[in-house]
Amino acid sequence: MEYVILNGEFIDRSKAKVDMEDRGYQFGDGVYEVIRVYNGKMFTAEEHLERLLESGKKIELNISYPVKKLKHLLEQMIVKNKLELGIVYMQFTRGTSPRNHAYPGEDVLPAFTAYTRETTRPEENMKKGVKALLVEDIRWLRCDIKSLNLLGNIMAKQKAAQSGCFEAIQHRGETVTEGSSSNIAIVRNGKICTHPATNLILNGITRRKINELCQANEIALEETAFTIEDLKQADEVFLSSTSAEITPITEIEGKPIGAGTPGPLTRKLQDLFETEIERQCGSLQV
Ligand code: PSZ
Repeated sequence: MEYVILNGEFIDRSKAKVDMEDRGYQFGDGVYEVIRVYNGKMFTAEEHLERLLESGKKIELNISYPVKKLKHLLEQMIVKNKLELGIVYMQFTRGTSPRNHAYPGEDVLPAFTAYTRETTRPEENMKKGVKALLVEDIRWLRCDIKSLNLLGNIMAKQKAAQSGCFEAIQHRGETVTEGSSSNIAIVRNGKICTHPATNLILNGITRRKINELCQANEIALEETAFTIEDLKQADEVFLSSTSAEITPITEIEGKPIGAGTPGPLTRKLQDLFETEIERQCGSLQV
């Protein structure tokens, strides 16, 4: 049996039902998180859960569970489902009430759902790099909220998929913001550059971990916006996300980045990142 969480209770996935008028379903009115699981242990769980509560606050959705309680519930689900390598997905919506754009009253409780999924690490992509294309960032101006509304992101990803690319790199005018489901960084003259954590991007947990690792290892990193031209002329480009970890981007719009192979600084960061995973979750060797 596969267990899921529905409003704080563990139930059989096939018995879990949500209402037609759940506001997540009708309006995308909710927030979510994805946490990586290695060796049955969550990686950077606190960071993800704190961001979940912050996303909730930003849309006035009150998540009454403290981080500790959420973490414990997710840990229990991982054990019940015997998950070793994969992800945990969770979301809170503003609950079920008769369709009305304005928020329902305090009596309507948020709906909390979560499930686990087995997934391997994207070894081949991480090793060889991936292709990307450019798309105009047509999303709203609160990309810092990890909202269920993902139309702009999924339309961008679909364009990439149709062209045989792994990711769509979004830009507002000449400024590169982020990928459809990842943060983007470039390397030039030995220095990493990534968009600052403003309202225009999601401040990725992987991105934050990379920043920490750079600080601790005296690798130069600056959080400043860069242009499409900077991107195309970069020595190295990589993307970061919970599931893709650190993945080199070796080709953009059909043209190679640098030598067209993963660069030395990207590989160095991948090593440091793996060491951090192993520190938190144990050995990744099979
Ligand atoms: O399973 C997947 O494909 C996942 S799991 C997380 C993501 C993709 N992406 C998160 C994300 C995002 O959606 C946007 C728009 N920007 C940046 C990121 C990276 O955030 P972290 O590092 O927290 O996953």
